[in-house]
Amino acid sequence: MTGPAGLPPLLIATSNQGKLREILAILDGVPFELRTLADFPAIDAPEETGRTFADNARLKALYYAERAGLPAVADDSGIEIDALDNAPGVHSARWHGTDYPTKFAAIYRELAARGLTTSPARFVAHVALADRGRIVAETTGVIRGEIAPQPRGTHGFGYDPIFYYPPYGCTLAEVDGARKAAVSHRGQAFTALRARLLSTLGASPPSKQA
Ligand code: ITT
Repeated sequence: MTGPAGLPPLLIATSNQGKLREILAILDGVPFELRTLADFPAIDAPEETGRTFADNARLKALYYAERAGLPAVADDSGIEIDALDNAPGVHSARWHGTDYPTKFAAIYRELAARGLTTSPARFVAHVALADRGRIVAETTGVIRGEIAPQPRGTHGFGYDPIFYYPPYGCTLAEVDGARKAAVSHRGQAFTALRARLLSTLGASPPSKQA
């Protein structure tokens, strides 16, 4: 199967517009016709029942590849805060709701309950590519930082305003997309996937589905 440009299709299977922006920038120029879930409005999001980022990335990639009939790549990611026993982790998207100021307030409250104002933390991303019922590639990335004393910055999305990255001396919401991608969990995972797409997977495209 090839797309309009004669390239094999690849579905970027995320409903998160912040993730999508970052992924499309990193995969720019790969020899695939990149599709998004906007092309498949009838496909509902699956329930993310996995206990790990890897479980959920595989579950989402297999689910979307099957429903769309195309190779699909999924990202499962989140923030793990040391002092909160690695919460919110795989529950990052819906932990204390979906409003980020409310989520940030919950983090500061839970830190304060432990007599803390900050904690080491990390973002983790696990990326899985599924094709015809199989996982054909997986990559991961981790970035270590700490919880900022208060939210700062307007770039990025999600927890970026409270993720202070010491080598930059600011939060990830205070840098542009390229500087974030150069060091981020998603930047690492999708840069590795990009290399796979350009070498083995690109040379022998994974799509031949009916
Ligand atoms: P999809 O499953 O459709 O991809 P989602 O947002 O539900 O979208 P996840 O289940 O993987 O995806 O949850 C990831 C959450 O982790 C995300 O919604 C943010 O709250 C947080 N997160 C992940 N990467 C982040 C980043 O780079 N910056 C800030 N927050 C991030």
